[in-house]
Amino acid sequence: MNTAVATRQAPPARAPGRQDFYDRIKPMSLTPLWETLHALVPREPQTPCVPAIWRYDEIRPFLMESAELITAEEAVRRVLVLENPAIPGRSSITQSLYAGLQLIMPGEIAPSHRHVQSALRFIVDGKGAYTTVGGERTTMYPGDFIITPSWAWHDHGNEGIGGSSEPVVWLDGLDIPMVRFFDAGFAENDDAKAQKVAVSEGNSLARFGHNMVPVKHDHRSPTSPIFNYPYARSREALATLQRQEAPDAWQGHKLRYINPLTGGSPMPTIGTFLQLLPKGFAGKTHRQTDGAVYSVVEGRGTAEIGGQRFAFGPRDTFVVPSWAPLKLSADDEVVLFSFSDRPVQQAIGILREAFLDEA
Ligand code: 1HN
Repeated sequence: MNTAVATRQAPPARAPGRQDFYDRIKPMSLTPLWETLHALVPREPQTPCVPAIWRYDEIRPFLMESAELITAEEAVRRVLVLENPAIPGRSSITQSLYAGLQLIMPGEIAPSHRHVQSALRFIVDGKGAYTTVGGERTTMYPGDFIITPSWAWHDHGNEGIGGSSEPVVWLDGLDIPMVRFFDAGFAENDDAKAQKVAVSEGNSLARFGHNMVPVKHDHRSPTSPIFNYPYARSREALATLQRQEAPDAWQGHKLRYINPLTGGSPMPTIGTFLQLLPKGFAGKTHRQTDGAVYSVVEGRGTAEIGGQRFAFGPRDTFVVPSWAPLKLSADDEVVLFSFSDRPVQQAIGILREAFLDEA
């Protein structure tokens, strides 16, 4: 480390007279920058967030117990929030992102509302629930990545498939801390409990999800016109890559989801990814300034995050804080979904990542 810089980074010594000065300017809401400069502008990210894992087998009984305490309708959204253990009380899994596990039981309705915050749903357990977004309904299957754009009406229900229905659990990811940071949040409830379905199921995917788009369309939102990216199709892409080429030494076969109209992120505030680690994969260490939330879809493996080892299995959720070194390994063939604030960091030109060379 450059010692001159390190010295400059340390706060100045407490010289006599200075504290008295600080005390006298405090009533005028003034503070000396030279006491905090080093912390305001750190040499590298100093996140308060810590790595953590939520093991589904441990959490599922509590989710089911919550269904005996409150209905989805009374709760509005029956969710157990995944809070970063180092910043409790803020409903944040990283400084910029919210995550939670939402449960909807057969026959329940989570009533229609809308808010400025954008949401993603990643289906973790069960099938046959639906969400209606802006009048279009989509049925949920495990591994589907579903979007609720900013200010879009949305309600959820669980009517099952083919006469049978089961509890459905998904991982919610929202940009709540970002919107709170900007103090730009609005929300309202719908008059109706559930929206009228105005568009046939699969319409958005047919129009925008096959490497073609309608010659005439008026989609001007910054959010993708596709709102369900089905797992079956994303999984097939990874299976083909796995058969045809060697994995990246750091990330395996990793693809990012796109807005087909722009090639950019499907959501303006949240980037989403799906990656396959071949059986026996032992990844190299990498780090990135976008802290990320991972949901394990398939397989068992280990995430070494900032030197801590976390064994993971299907349906577990773990968080990798900003700039924490990450090393992924796979006992079986592993598939991981993840999301982060990457598109925001890219938009303002501050994203950094490092792929370290050691084994
Ligand atoms: C919300 O609207 C949903 O629509 C989920 O499913 C989680 C967390 C905070 C605020 C609104 C949903 C939420 C939320």
